[in-house]
Amino acid sequence: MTPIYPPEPFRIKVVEPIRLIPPEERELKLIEAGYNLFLMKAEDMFIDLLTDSGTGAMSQEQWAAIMRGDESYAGARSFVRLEAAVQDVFGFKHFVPTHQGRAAENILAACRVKPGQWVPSNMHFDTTDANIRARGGRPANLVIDEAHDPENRHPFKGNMDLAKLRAFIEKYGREQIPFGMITVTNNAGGGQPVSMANIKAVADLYHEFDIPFFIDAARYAENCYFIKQREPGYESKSVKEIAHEMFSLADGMTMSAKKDAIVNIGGLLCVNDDALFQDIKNELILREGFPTYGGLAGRDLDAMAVGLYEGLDEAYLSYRLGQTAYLAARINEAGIQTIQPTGGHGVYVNAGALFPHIPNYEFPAQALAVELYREGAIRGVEIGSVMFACLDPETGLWHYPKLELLRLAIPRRTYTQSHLDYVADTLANIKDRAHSVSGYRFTYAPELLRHFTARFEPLALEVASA
Ligand code: P70
Repeated sequence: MTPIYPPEPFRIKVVEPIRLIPPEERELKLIEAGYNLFLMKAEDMFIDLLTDSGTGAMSQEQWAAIMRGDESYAGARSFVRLEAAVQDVFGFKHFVPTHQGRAAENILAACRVKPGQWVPSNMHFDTTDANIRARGGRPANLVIDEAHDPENRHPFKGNMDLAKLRAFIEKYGREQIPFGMITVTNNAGGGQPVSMANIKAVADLYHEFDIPFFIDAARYAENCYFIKQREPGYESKSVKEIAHEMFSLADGMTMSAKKDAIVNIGGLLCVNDDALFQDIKNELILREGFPTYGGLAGRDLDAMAVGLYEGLDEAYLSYRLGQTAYLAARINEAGIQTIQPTGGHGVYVNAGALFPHIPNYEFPAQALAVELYREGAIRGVEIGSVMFACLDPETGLWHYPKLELLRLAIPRRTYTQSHLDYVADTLANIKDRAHSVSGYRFTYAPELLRHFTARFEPLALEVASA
């Protein structure tokens, strides 16, 4: 039976109109954009599930805080308010604001990663991966094997494989590992949480070898709520207490505040180490701005200070995770597979299973992304071979990811149950004609991060199924 999600713990005071353009117009827009949804206009979307990053709705308290923004260059009141919130929620000794998550990652990598060094994690998100590589470093993903099986219902599928991590550290040694990480929740693996027991064991392992431990905290509040729901011993702790315990295990964190701090722009970099903090401030001044604003306006800092608390609110978190579970259940009822169990911020549809007649090199998840727009003017994001297939320079062979997924990320406090019903019904209509959907081929593809700018054309169905 479909779970009923808790009613929205807010009512709507400001509305942003959305418009469903007719099917013939959608067809033209697809052709103009070369069938790449990144190249399409937001005004042509009815429901936009491209990302949950910076796309949520701010509260009346956040908009009020924006009016109190202090735009002083140094030591602004806004900074002082954010500092108090960051200290209260995360408890690290030092912090700087950054313009978004990848800026925090860039500064940390610039300060600590040297060419040839390794940075292990459960799974790095792609900007973290790229920022480590940009400094000549090598990211390593050591998540448990269960993460790669879409049917496996492990409650903490974001966990690090501790045996793999120990073997990895023993192989490369402390000198080759400037710091270690873990991403909560694991976005690249389906928004799956990491258990407190696993975070503790990871922290102990890094510290046994004297390796500093950083948390990618983009969706930490959702992770903490999963711990409260699923991990014995945490049922009666508050999400804030769980967060305190989690961050007390780490030496620092990077965060895209566009997720669980419910702001449209912003990020954080926190550390305990005094010498590292000095390096961070110098790098920040060079690239982002003075340490009391970090590339943001004062009003952005105030919105973040308020959003940090709203992201921890348990009525909100129960509604939020209930909403994701509801959408997944409605999609599953239509006989369409999604990654199980459902993660925090989105539903990951198994496009490979929906279109078994489209081989991975003809991009089944891209085909589903196009079809979802064609059928209902809904935008998701392909997480499959368009994004991740890569050419092995040594063998000259293409490596394809294990799964062809379409992610439907749910912006925070933005869409209602009937919007989600519309998404599930649209997918069900596509399933009814799944056999008639064809694959795609590139007409243009850059070498790196090709999903953002590639262009495609549909293949004739006879070719696709030949
Ligand atoms: C997303 C966005 C960003 C992100 C993240 C984690 C775990 C760091 C960052 C970087 C990015 C995205 C993907 C597809 C379409 C649009 C946007 N994730 N760590 O949606 O943070 O973006 O602030 O620099 O998930 O998952 P930032």
